[in-house]
Amino acid sequence: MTQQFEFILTSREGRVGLVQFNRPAALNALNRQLMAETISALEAFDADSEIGCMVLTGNERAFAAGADIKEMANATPAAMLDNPFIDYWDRLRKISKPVIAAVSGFALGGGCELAMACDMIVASESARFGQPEINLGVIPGAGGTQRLTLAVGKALAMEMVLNGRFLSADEAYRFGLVNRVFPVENHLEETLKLANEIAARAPVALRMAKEAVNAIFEMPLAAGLAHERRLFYMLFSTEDQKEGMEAFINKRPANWQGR
Ligand code: DAK
Repeated sequence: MTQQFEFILTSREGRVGLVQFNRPAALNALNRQLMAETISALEAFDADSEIGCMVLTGNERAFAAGADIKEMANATPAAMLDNPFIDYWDRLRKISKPVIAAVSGFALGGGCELAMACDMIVASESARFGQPEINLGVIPGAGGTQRLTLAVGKALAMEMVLNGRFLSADEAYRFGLVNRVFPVENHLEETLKLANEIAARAPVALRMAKEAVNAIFEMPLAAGLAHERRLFYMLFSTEDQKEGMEAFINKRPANWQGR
């Protein structure tokens, strides 16, 4: 990737594309440019056959403390409608390879919503999740009321959205919001290890697997089941399905081709 960015850093760690927010003085507040850069970096990794999985992270103090309050403080409804900000979330939903949020420190408002829009969340022990928009006289607007409720249930989601309650990493783990919790020191390393394990799997099946799980959030159960079945049948047209099953039968590791 040759693109130069102002508010993010990108790198490759094996088959994993790493995108790191780099606006530490503002606790990685998500301004328009940071969001545009993030999505364009993720889209570039998504299109890169050498990359199988992506990790989105911040720094030890903050994943992201929300949308940039200073940028939107004087907005009108019409200006918000014209603002491409929310389009970035829609583009994130279209990323076909798995994206893992590696969250240390604050993941608040849009930061929490961004982590929840990823496929998995790996937290460090310092992670704090919250939807404190109520303190600003607004509500979550990038999926927080929906994804948080699906993840942790109505009781806790209401408390977080109505009263600004934060969740610690341990609570987030217990309530099913995050996959794993690691000490701050090795949090990113462990997340990259997990991401590389995922990235080593059969590439086409990986994308279909993500699409199938996400179907539960997009459609009624009957449609989701039918969608899953079509994706399952479709995978029998790939060389990797033949290779995977033959490798199992011959007791050898599979050699995935991504086709
Ligand atoms: N925006 C802008 N700057 C921020 C910020 C934010 N969200 N969060 C922190 N900062 C800045 C602070 O202003 C401060 O800058 P300076 O004063 O040094 O210039 C610097 O980061 C350090 O922050 P603090 O001095 O406040 O640090 P503390 O450790 O004392 O406090 C904190 C940390 C995270 C508790 C605190 O900074 C805080 O409460 N931050 C705001 C958290 C928040 O309310 N987040 C939700 C924002 S609203 C949309 C959909 C969704 C959204 C928007 C649009 N559409 C449909 C279009 C999302 C909205 C939101 O996320």
